[in-house]
Amino acid sequence: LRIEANLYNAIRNDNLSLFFQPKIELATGKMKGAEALIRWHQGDKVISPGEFIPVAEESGLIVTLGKWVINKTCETLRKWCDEFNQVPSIAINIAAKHFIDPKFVEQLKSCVSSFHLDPSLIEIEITESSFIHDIQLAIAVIEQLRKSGFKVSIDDFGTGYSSLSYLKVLPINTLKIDRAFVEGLPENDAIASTIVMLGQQMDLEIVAEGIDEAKQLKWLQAHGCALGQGYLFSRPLPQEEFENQYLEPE
Ligand code: G
Ligand code: G
Ligand code: MN
Ligand code: NA
Repeated sequence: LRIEANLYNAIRNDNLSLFFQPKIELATGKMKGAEALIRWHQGDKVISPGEFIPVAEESGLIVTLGKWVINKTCETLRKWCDEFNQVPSIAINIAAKHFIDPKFVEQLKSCVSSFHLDPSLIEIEITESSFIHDIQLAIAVIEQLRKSGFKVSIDDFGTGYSSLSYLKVLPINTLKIDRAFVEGLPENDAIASTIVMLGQQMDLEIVAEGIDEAKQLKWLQAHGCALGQGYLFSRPLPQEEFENQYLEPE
């Protein structure tokens, strides 16, 4: 309850920020997008979402937090479009409870249009937990998002409720290989190679998460995984550092 009340105040007082981790084209090393990851600032301390997202998910606060993330992302993209060339898309993490909220898609669309943005600049990351309760509803939400021009990816793929049976009916763009399956490369490659092959056969973009060693990168390049994120390339960076390192002023 204490964390909840404090988090509520943090949202009101804007003591939150988005960090950005580049998504890298593995063949060239070029930045092809960014994932927005929330941080909570308490004085000099920065608190990781691992500590407060689960609390927010149990209360309704995750929806309020998600709306903050959407608004901040749109504000950031507006700034980038005004100041930089070749603006990358931003992937945002949306919790299951927010994803199936009846107002989610309309709120997202209205935010994007109020900032005069192209919806294809936003990618919605959901986890398999979004499918557990009502798969038909989840499919309908994904269809609405795609029809409106947004991209959709499944995050932490392979760790959740097994989705192989309905993967072919989900109109998604991307699967993100959970970092648990990247960690063991090249020795333990059974899951990673299955997901890469799945991606090729279903024509889905595959993004490997948590690449932090050269030998993992080498395996992924050799097996046709096109994109990745991880400490080997960059940690999640504060907005200004991301802009300095990865964006080119107009
Ligand atoms: O950035 P970090 O590795 O500490 O993130 C930890 C977890 O928190 C990850 O699973 C990530 O998906 C999640 N997370 C980060 N930012 C957000 C956010 O803005 N919203 C939601 N729902 N989850 C987030
Ligand atoms: O669940 P999600 O994919 O959104 O989580 C992303 C989280 O993973 C972020 O909090 C980020 O800080 C963390 N992360 C990103 N790259 C690496 C990495 O190379 N190694 C490890 N251990 N964590 C990473
Ligand atoms: Mn993610
Ligand atoms: Na993940």
